[in-house]
Amino acid sequence: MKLIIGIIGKPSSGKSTFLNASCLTNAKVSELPFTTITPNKGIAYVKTNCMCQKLNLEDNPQNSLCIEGNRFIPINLLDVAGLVPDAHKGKGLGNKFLNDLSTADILLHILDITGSLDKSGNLVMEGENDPYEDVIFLEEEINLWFKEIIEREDWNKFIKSFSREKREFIDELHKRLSGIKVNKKEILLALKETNLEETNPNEWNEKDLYHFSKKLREISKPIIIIANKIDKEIGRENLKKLKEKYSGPIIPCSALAEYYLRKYHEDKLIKYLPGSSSFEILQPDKFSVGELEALNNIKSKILDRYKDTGVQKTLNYSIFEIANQICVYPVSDLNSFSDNNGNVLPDVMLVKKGTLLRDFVREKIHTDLANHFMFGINAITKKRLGENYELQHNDIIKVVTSK
Ligand SMILES: Nc1nc2c(ncn2[C@@H]2O[C@H](COP(=O)(O)OP(=O)(O)OP(=O)(O)O)[C@@H](O)[C@H]2O)c(=O)[nH]1
Ligand SMILES: [Mg+2]
Repeated sequence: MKLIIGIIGKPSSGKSTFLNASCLTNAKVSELPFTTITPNKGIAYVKTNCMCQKLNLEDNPQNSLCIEGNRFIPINLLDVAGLVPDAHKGKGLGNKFLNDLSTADILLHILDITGSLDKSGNLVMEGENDPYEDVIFLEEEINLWFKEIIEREDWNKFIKSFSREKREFIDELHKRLSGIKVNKKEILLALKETNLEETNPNEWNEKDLYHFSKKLREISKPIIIIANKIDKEIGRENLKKLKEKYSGPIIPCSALAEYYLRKYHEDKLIKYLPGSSSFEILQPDKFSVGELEALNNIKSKILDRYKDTGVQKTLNYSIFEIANQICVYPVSDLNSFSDNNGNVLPDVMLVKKGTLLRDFVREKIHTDLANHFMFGINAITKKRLGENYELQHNDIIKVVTSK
């Protein structure tokens, strides 16, 4: 199952621009709030050092791309409509829009760091809106969405008749929450971390239910704060202020700058590798004076200051730090590191840290093969690996089956 990253934020914060910059899609973008109504989807790529470099091999990637020794691995992005305060009560079609996020594993909160949009995405004076308030209100909306889903369908009646059988309680919670991709493990962890594990839900008050919903949301759909529109000078000041109030990680970003860099690269006007801190202008005569100045600003005001536009950094941070994924390369031939067709290092799979070889075979390769699994072999060390081997980042593995 590929991971899905949902893009959230109030109207006009730059969600569709972030999607387009990440995926080179053509989702409609405009200054007007609620430009997006039905979700836009795209394929983006996380970037990692390819093992072809280390092994000095020429590879033939099949499920991913390799550019100058960087492996780009596909992930799914989902850009939804803007959310406004009280969305969980249905405001601004909030419930429908929230439900569009059901399949997301991680949420990127695209924040308008210029503070020039009110909570509904209408233009106000620069700096008039406090981005910190947006951080708070949006998180609250998502937490309350979880709470509503739990409370739906006679919650009070259910807990009143509750027979203290813990499994039954977990099953019921899971039934209510499976539609938004919450599993039992996450439910158990949330109960534990809120110290509600040993309590009788019969005795839960509103606060308990809220804390549980919030914790479960944090575990099952973590939110990452992206300070977008950092290309504007006021954005820099606001970012500083936001950091004083909010201690979690914030990634400075200019989705618009990234979009232009990728587009120009695609048109062969510049050379730019996503996530890098520089670009090279290949055809200066194809740009107007204004465009050259804009490119210069991207360099001096974004890349030189923040090291990149923030888009690739966000994707990598989401997958490798928040979703705790590592890279594993399955191969068939131990000497050439290739598949049955001679493709060298053909595929890279993203798997969760801690995954055991047997689960990897079942989930990522083939259920059928899993039934005939014998052992694995580390292609570099040629060491045999049992089914309980815990996969490590950048493992190159051959799976041996009896079939
Ligand atoms: N300066 C600047 N403007 C941006 C950036 N990203 C987006 N914008 C502008 O912000 C406006 C809104 O962008 P959209 O991508 O349509 O925003 P959205 O969040 O998808 O909006 P809705 O679909 O209406 O919720 C457009 O005018 C974009 O050009 C950025 O990084 N810098
Ligand atoms: Mg949009």
